[in-house]
Amino acid sequence: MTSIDTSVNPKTDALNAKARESAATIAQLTGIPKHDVAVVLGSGWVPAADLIGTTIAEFDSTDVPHFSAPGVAGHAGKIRSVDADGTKVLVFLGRTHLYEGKGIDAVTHAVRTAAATGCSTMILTNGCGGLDPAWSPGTPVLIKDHINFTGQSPLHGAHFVDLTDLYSPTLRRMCQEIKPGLDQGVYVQFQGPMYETPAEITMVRNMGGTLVGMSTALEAIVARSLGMQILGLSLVTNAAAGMSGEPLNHEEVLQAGKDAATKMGELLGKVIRKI
Ligand code: 8IG
Repeated sequence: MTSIDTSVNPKTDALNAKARESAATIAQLTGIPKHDVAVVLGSGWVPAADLIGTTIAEFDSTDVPHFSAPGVAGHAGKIRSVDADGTKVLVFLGRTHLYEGKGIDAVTHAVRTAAATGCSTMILTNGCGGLDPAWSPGTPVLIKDHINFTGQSPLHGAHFVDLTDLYSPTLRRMCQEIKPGLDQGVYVQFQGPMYETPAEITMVRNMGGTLVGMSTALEAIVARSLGMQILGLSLVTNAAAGMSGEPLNHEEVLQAGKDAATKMGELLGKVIRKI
């Protein structure tokens, strides 16, 4: 199916060794030797965490070696182990973004750690801007593909990874069975932290993008390189720049997330139980 990142490069080996150290601490702190599904909750998704299942353990991500402190309001920086009817779910409440300047390996460490804890499924969520006027703030959209517009690669060395069907068609279908009419989009990752200009949004539209954000694509690439199946879920929290006639602001983004939390949590809980 796909080229799997086992031992390709000393740098990659070192990153995966650190991830195994993180995973060992997580196993200790949770008492769960192996997790099944990992979830990263992005902007707007953190309030949905409680609806995934029963919390077994929760701790600060900084209690785990190699995790850095969170830098953004609305990104809690916690790790939680959740039981969803027997499925062991490792939930990251918050993530490291490229714009924090901690380097690209810090951005993907949670994904490498998730793989090291045994997770074979990676669910990546985010809050983002939407280019389709039908997506009002609070609309969830499946990621069907991405454009990595960061100019950076999260892989090291001559490591050729196939990205066809990166976002699992099977998992997308599952979500659409749970929530008929759930739309799909092409996610374009920018480095940020500034939002786009209206001209950049015109460019995104012309190159086939329909969602804009500052995460997910780099993480999905690493998840694929480690052989995981990937589900990408965006919550459109604002119309992309220049579309609404209003400036963008971070508080609005957080509020749209809070308002949509119950809906999002139910969708996550249901799809995890189906995996
Ligand atoms: I929430 O409009 C959120 N994150 N790049 N553009 C980009 N990131 C975002 C946006 C947006 N909204």
